[in-house]
Order: sequence, then C-alpha cells, then structure tokens
Amino acid sequence: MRITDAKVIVSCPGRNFVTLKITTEDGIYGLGDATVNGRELAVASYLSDHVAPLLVGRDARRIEDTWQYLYKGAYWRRGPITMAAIGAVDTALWDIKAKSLDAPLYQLLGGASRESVLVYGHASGNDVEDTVAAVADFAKRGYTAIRAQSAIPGIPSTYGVGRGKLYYEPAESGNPPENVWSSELYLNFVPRLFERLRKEFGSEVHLLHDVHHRLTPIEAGRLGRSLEPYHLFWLEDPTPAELQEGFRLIRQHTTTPIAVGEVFNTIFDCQLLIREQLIDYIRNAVVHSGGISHLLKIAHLAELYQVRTACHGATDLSPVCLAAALHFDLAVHNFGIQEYMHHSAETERVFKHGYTFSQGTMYPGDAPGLGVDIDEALAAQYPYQRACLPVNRKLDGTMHSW
Ligand code: GCO
Ligand code: MG
Repeated sequence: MRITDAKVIVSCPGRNFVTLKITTEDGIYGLGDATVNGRELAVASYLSDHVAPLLVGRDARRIEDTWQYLYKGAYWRRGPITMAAIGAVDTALWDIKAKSLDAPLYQLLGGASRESVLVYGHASGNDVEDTVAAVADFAKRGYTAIRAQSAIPGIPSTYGVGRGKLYYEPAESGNPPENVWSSELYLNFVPRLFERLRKEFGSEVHLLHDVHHRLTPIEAGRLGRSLEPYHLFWLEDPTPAELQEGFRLIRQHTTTPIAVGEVFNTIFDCQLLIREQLIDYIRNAVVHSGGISHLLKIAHLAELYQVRTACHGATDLSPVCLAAALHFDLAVHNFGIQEYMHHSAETERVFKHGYTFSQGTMYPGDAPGLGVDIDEALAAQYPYQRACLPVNRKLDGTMHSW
C-alpha cells in the first residue's frame, strides 16, 4: 500500500490548524494533526518541505519503521516542531491502517478497556462567585470532573479565564498580548477559591486546577499543601518542568496529585518524573509527542509506576488530535482522564467527527479509522491568520512564564 501524496492543509476556522492528509495508491487516506499553537507555519514547512518528499512511495502499513525513519533520520532529535510533524505522519498512518482493516482505531490498540472516556471541562470566572456559577453550569451539563480557574483580584488578566461560557481561546491575532502576574496574590487566592467550591459542591465532584508553569517548586509545595483539605483531582503544571528535580521538592511537601506533560515531546521528557513517581498523571498531547506510536510507549512506561494518562485536549489541538486521543484513552489500561474543550462551530463544520459527548464522558465512535474527516473546500475558505499566545510579566515588569 504505497503512499502517493502527503498534503499539508493550513486553515483558520475560528483558530489555526495544520492538518496532514496522506493518500495511498488504493485511495485510502488518513489525517494527522500537526498544530503547534503560535508556531503553525514552522510545522507546515517542516512537513511539506522536508517530510512529504520522503513519504511518497513508502509502504503506508509500516508505521513503526516510518516513525523511526523520520526520528532517527532527522539527526536533530526531539523538539516540538519535529515531534509534531512525526506525530502527524504517525496519526495519519494509524488512520489509514485502521480504515484498511475496516475497524475503529481503538480496536488496533488492544480494544476497549472501558465503556467510555472520563473527560474534564474548563470552568472559569472573573471572581470566586462567578467561578462557582461556571462550575455549576458544567455540573448541570453532566460533567463530573471540572477544572476551575478564576481571575485573581489585583491582577488585570490571568491564564485560563474564558471569554464565554464554553470557549477559552488564548491565541490572539497580531503580536502577543502582555499579562501581569503575582505569585503572592495567586497563592493567597487559590485556596479560598477551592474552599468555596467544596462548600458549594460537596466532596464528590472532581476538581482540577492548572497553575500553568508559574510557581517555583517550593511555592508549588506550599500551594499543594494548602489545597489538601479540598482534595483536588490534580494540580497541573505547578512549576516549569525543565527543572525535573524540582518535582522532588513538591512531592516532599504535599500529597495533592500532580499532572504534567502538555509541553513534553518525547518519553525522555517523562521518564524521570515517572520512574521516581514524582507525578500522578502524564499529560502529553498526541500531536506534540510523536503520535499514537510514541504515546503508547509513554503509557506503558507510566503503567509500571501507576502513573495514569491524561491527554492534553485544549482547543488548539484539532478534532483530528482529539479523536486520536479518544481512541488511545479507550484502549490503554492506565488511562486517567481526558481534557475536553468544545471546538468552535466553524471548526466543527470543517472537521466532521464521529466522537460524542454524554454525561461527562466521551466515546470515539465506531467508524473505521479515527472517525474524522476534513472538508477541504470549506477549510480553504478560512485562510491562516497569524496569532500568538500571550506573554507574562511580574508586577515589576520582569518576564515570567505564561
Ligand atoms: C491546558 C493548557 C492550554 C494551553 C494551550 C497553549 O491545560 O489545556 O494549559 O490551555 O495553554 O494549549 O496552546
Ligand atoms: Mg495546562
């Protein structure tokens, strides 16, 4: 089954997406998401200039060999752009293989380990009471796991506070907007938020929170400890994970479960954290971590250490990526939870998908392959628009992690 074409589709139906479409000689095609938010054209060029010419003529069924060929063959290993490109090829080849066998992808990954996939939604508000109302709204819609973020009094804008009820979309057109940050104000505020949420919603709902890489390890330890009475499902990205030893310090000080991984690219970023049991959930995205093949290796390593998977699922990952994650989630034994944010109506029109949401869970569908298609004519009506994630400065103007 030779590959005859590998085409990169860049479009902006509400936000930018890079999609790889690989076609084979017998007409079967597969899709892979290659979106790196704010750096989309770098992956598009990597794929069309450097990878597509290598794919034409290859046997589409040789997924592992193609992965190793692109990874080892690049010489320049790892990094978000390379791994997103490889991830897109890998996902598209799994889509093709599953379609050619007339089976939904999860059947090739070992079959369903569960009936459906637990997902968490994103509730946010402009203050504590606004966030309480947003969590109530998610609970009403059937979510049993809800991430809660709130604006912080004294800081004009912060990560994770949505513009509407369903969507949180940080990418802005033009150059990056500047946010302001204070760890002191944040650390004092967040425990009050979760105290209030537990009082309102009782102990059963799963509450999650994303620190978004902003604290030092000892500050993160303090936050985790102060949140222990409210038993969070997890505290996400408490400190930038480049300093992996920092997680030892966090672990010494708190039993609040820790989730990390959305900016990781390979198993090499995960292995120390997993082997030393410094984290509880590993959150790689299918697209940014080399696709299904590589994510399976990470999941199997994590299974040995009782670390569970929790794929990144923000709206800057396309429906192709979400579908791939849902097949993976349904199949791997040590699945924990899946992030889920609604895509915009324009995105949903461009990417037709078979996955469904019901009562706080999702199901990837039983269509052959990933169960996602792209309407190329419609995608062409939404040309790429340059957009950037915000940057973040402390109150005194010093650059900080966003
Ligand atoms: C999450 C993430 C996102 C990222 C976004 C960057 O937990 O979903 O932190 O909100 O900020 O994916 O592109
Ligand atoms: Mg996050």
